[in-house]
Amino acid sequence: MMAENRVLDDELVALLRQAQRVVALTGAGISAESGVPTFRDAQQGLWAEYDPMELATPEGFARNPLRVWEWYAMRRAQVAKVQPNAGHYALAQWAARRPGLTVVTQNVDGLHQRAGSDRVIELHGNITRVRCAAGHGPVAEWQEKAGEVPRCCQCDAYLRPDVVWFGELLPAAALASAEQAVAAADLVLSIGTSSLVQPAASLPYLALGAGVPVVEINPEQTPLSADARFSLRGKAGELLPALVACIGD
Ligand code: BV8
Repeated sequence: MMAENRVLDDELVALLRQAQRVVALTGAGISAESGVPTFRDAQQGLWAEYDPMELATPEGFARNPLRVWEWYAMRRAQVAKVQPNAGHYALAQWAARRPGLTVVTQNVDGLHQRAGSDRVIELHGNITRVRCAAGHGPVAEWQEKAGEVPRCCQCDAYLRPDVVWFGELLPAAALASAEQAVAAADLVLSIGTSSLVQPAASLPYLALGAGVPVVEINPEQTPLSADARFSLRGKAGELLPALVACIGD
């Protein structure tokens, strides 16, 4: 059913209207309608035989740096070709009406920023940034050569995408900022995430533990659904505009 004719529960509308310090935790699902495949989508084409959970690891990179580098180069090109969707824009509009709104994203595609959101915490980094695998900071430009992984000009180590792989710690500052935002929130939205990847999946429970309501948006049920105050079955690009429409100015 299209969200615009969805009758939103009176309690939900009241909750949304009175919330001043909102945290929107987003996952791959909010970018799905922009054409960015989620981790759970089957990999397409020549990548079909590879498991993202295997490629997005330090072990996968150590085992075959070129394969991992090319997977990210393909995804970087993919992200450059897509646009933010109505879900991203709705969160930017919500923040214009409630300046306290903070986006905490697991996504690495930068689409929230491109939609105009200015308070964005990237828990898992950003695929458009590249850094030296031996610890030198992000590099602004690098030479792409077919069949080769670019190397750091300071130490000759491989360059790698500036993202957090499975088995790697999240950037401490980003995680601390996300936890602080949730601790100060009076409403947490969990949007387009399977609620399986830790420690991001624990953030809504920080809110629930403090009695702060959580509203989930996902076409499917997740481990969070039963604990959320409202679990709305639907697409972010359809539901978020409907929610923003009811909060007023
Ligand atoms: C850490 C960057 C300490 C890279 C990502 C066992 C061994 C080793 C580790 C672990 C273990 N058990 C637990 C762990 C910890 C592990 C983890 O959580 N594993 C899970 C899978 C069990 N976590 C980590 O390793 C983290 N680090 O914990 O460090 C440590 C160290 C060593 C050992 C233990 C602990 C690091 C996690 C970060 C990984 N990097 N991204 C890259 O992108 O290439 S996470 C990656 O997965 C993406 O960022 C993506 O966001 C995420 C997948 O989660 P979702 O975003 O939820 O996306 P998903 O595809 O799953 O779901 C999409 C959802 O959208 C679905 O529910 C779908 O229904 C919905 N949807 C679809 N369409 C729409 C929609 N919703 C709304 N609208 C729509 N239109």
